[in-house]
Amino acid sequence: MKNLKSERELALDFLRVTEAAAIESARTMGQGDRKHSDHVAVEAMREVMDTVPMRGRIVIGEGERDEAPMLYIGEELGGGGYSAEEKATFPEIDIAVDPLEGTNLCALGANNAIAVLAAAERGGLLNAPDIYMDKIVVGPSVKGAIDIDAPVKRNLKAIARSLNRDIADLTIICLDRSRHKQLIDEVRAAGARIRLISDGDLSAGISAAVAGTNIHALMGIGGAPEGVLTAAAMRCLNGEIQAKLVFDPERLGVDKSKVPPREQVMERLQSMGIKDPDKIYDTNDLAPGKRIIFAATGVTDGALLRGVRFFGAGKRTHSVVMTTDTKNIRFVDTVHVEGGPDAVIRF
Ligand code: VTB
Repeated sequence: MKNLKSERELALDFLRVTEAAAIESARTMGQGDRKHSDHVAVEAMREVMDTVPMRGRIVIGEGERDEAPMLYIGEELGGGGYSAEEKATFPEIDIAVDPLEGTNLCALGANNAIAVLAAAERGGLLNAPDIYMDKIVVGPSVKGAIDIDAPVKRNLKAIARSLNRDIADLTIICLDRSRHKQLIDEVRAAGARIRLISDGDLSAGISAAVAGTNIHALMGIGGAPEGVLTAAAMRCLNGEIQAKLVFDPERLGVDKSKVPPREQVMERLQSMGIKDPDKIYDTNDLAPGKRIIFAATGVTDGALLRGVRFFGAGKRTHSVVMTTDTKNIRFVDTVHVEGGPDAVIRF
């Protein structure tokens, strides 16, 4: 991103991208077909993203080139409709996408499905493998007080102290998975409250960094790509994520046959430039970019964002767009008017 002006304009371009993905997937809400919901989000995101004036490259996407037809890792896009001379002047940008975070949530019409992307200058987002990641995510007041390697109770104490409240007044959000049995037991034993969610630890992590959501931390194992997107959001919200890759079947509570053999994972990590598989990643390791843009649009209703609403004269979307540089957190309520000259716009 060459200058501030282009970054500001790009943020609004990216808003159009997540809005489009959210609208298309929201149309499929409750149809019980998560693959279809994801597919339409990917198509819409790809189409609009290609019109953005940038030389974009997907670093976190739908998968490897041979397994994903669109938004695959390494795909170059952007600048559609511009001449080669114009394109050459566009900024080089790395992009991480999750066109539909919470495919199950959308397919069931459950809360907190979102369409998401993060962007940065080249090299500004970690090229994370699509494996599991242990995470702890907190907001600005707790920054610097947590340690992913510390016992759960010690982290809860630190969070409570930083927020000037008792452990009993904390709510920890965590994916409802059998791999979290010990974590959940320890949080309960320490006396904090828990919100167990079926899916979507990215929107959950964002909630933990925004005061007033009554979520004070996200803990537990989810996807590594979601971890990078969470880190990009933390850079804009002044929150913190600490994370570690997880590939040990025992920690994941799955049979050995369900995960690739360790040697294979190590090889893959090496090829992605990850030398130490046990490294503790912090916010800046996951999203080191100098200039980061993060955009998310609600698909179904959620803690921070309302879902897409459809009505006779169009549809309405609710998004958040933020950048590290301008320190603006914009909540954007967009009415996409489709009706003719008599279309009625409601407040
Ligand atoms: C994780 C989490 C995501 O899916 O990837 C999860 O990070 C998949 O976990 O937010 P399981 O393999 O245990 O189902 C989400 O919850 C939604 O994409």
